[in-house]
Amino acid sequence: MYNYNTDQLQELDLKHYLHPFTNYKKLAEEGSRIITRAEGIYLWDSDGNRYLDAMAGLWCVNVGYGRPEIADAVSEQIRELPFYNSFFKTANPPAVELSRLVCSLAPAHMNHVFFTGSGSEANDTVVRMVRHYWASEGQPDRKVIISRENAYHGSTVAAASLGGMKPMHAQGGLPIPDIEHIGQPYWYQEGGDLTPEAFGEKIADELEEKILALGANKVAAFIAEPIQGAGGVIIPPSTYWPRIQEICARYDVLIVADEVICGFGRTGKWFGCDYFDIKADLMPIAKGLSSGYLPIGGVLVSDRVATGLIEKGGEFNHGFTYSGHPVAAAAAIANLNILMDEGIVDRVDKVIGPYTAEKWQPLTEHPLVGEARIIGLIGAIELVKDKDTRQFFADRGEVGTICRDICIENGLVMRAVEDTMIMSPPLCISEGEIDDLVGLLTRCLDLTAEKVL
Ligand code: PXG
Repeated sequence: MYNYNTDQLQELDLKHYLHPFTNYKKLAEEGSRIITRAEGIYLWDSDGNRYLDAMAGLWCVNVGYGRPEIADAVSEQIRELPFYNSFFKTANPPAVELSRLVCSLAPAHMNHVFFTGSGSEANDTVVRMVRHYWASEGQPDRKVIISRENAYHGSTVAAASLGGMKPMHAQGGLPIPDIEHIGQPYWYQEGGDLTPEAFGEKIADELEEKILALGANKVAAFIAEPIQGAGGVIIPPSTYWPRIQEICARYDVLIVADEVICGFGRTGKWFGCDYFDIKADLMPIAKGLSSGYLPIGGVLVSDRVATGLIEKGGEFNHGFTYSGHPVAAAAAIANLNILMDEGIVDRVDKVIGPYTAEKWQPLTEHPLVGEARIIGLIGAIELVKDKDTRQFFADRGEVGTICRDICIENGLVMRAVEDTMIMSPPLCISEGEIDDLVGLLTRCLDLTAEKVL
């Protein structure tokens, strides 16, 4: 469509395009990969190389690439009504229908949704909404939101503040006031001699300690991803979420479950909250809501919070031009219809998730792999120096980067978070494609081991 060859695209890219989360000097040395098309679970670059996309874009293309139903819905809507806002007492049919549909899939006590353009905006909305909620309830001092180290909640000022990524805080003077962080339930790295179950309780108890140190009447909410995604697919021990919920209930602290990655089938349930039996007050959503075909996010709101906002909140002075964008909403509706009509979420739970787990677990037999963990279609392997002692390589991140680069050279897109290799493929992936993914990964692990062991 655009009449450039790869060299020209790379040259123009370097000249004008500042990429997200990128070291610009390094990019200038190495040049960018230009992705030109995609189908199913595969991507092609501008030189015609094919890649198996084991990251579903960026944890989002749940229904896979190239779905004509979404293209048709978008095309129809863009001709009918390409844009209108939802301010000033207006709405549009796709936004209304999407609100109905998404609430019908959400846990029974969640019947309202606030739309945004992204997951970051959803989490900005969370900060403003929970503080406004408590102020409306006559408790304006409940402002503090407790989050976790190594959490990822997005890249805007408030979302990055909620996140627990130190390199992000270091740029731009973050976090904003009244955001606190506790430890993460990362047993493999931090559990020491404790069993996963004992460690899960110990880390959850940090929440109670923090609430007591701050004073419960100052704490508005606790926010966490059911499974930490960008932090390295950190699956909490079974004891963690029950203990967190007990603590939040004891001090009347709202639970915000960030479903941006876990939502829409990733765990084999519609939401991570369904998988872990979490009763959340707010659920930020994005990514799988539209399978990334168009940008859209939102916050699902419980009856408790919605009733407070509606009855006592007055005007909520918050919103985005693209809140409830009709075309993005039409894409999301078409996407959710595919997930429902093809029974994709149930298939992750009962068929392809268990099939993948069967292939995933034996990766621990590889000399580099200390742990293989997976739920539904979100998984990770830990690359370590010594499996028995769970000891990582001294130069943390080096082996992961080597492995990631080898994967890409061999046509497999995976993410490395330090030395944790993670995958989150499209949910429509077939058994044969899982075999290809695991086969390719095994070959890449062998090539990595040749270099580093
Ligand atoms: N919450 C969670 C749990 C996320 O994973 C966001 C919020 C922010 O969403 P937006 O749409 O504003 O990007 C995310 C996004 C990575 C990576 O490298 C992960 C995300 C974004 C960019 C990179 O794994 N997750």
